[in-house]
Amino acid sequence: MSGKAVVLVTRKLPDAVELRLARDYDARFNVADTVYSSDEIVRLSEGAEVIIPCHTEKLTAEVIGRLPDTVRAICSFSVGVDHIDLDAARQRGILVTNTPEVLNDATAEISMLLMLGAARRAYEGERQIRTDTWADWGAVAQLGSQITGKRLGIIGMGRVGQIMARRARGFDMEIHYYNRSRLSPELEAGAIYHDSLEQLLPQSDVLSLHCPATPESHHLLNLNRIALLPDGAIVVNTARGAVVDDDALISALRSGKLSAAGLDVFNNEPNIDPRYRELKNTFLLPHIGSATRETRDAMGFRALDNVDAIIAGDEPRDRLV
Ligand code: 8YV
Repeated sequence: MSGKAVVLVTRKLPDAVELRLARDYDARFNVADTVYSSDEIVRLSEGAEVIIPCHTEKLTAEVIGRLPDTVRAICSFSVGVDHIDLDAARQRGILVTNTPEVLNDATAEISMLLMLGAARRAYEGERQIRTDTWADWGAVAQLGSQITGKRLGIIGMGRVGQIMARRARGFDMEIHYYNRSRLSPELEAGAIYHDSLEQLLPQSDVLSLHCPATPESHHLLNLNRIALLPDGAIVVNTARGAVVDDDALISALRSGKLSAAGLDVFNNEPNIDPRYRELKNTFLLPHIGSATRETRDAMGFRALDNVDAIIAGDEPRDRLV
């Protein structure tokens, strides 16, 4: 044995990240990149000090309860930690870290893409080209909504929300936001704060979700709240599927109450509600908010910085528990 700490890496990570892992640790890689079952995670954790999971591994209280005593930390390759039962980890004395900040720009870029794609009916246009059904150009064909000068409502004005606001200002959008606490005037940069969702929603021609999935935000966007949005509003979600009530969103997209939605995250990924696929006014991506080469490397290195600190007996930078 190498004498190096054993680290279980549940998914294939970028090459540079795996090289550093192989150099510094006795790393257990997932070469086939399959999603492990709970039983496999427990079995493969035998003797491991650290687990590096992605959001695809559901570390519930039951799974955490069965982890071997050797496991000291879960250093997630993600900023969101809704896949980890933090209370269960706390109770077992297992540290939990995440990878904040490094995916802000990539995620805000996908939010912009979703907003524009949904507003300009990108799915329908792309489909016409790919299926060779583009019959002719038409002055009143394929009309979408212009987002320039419209009002953008942001729920969750954290790091990603603030970058989304900055990018949207480049389109002359008026920024409105709801957050648990009001930002400083410097960070607000002219954005208009609302102290309740009920105040924010009627002001949001486009609504973009940037809040974490927690018990409090579960199905935050429901039928009653969608009713408060202006008719024809657009919903963008790069946060988590759990923030949205699918029945409510689908029914509003069907009725025309909402003109379109741009979604990168879903309930029950990858087995999403199939009704989304049937809607022409959706622009859908498979959870690729952070999927740039730069960001995935940075996420891996950030996770490894946390592992290094824990193994060295130091306080990891991104400790949540
Ligand atoms: C990640 C994400 O790709 O970091 C997050 O919370 O949602 C994604 O951008 C994914 O979670 C990796 O585990």
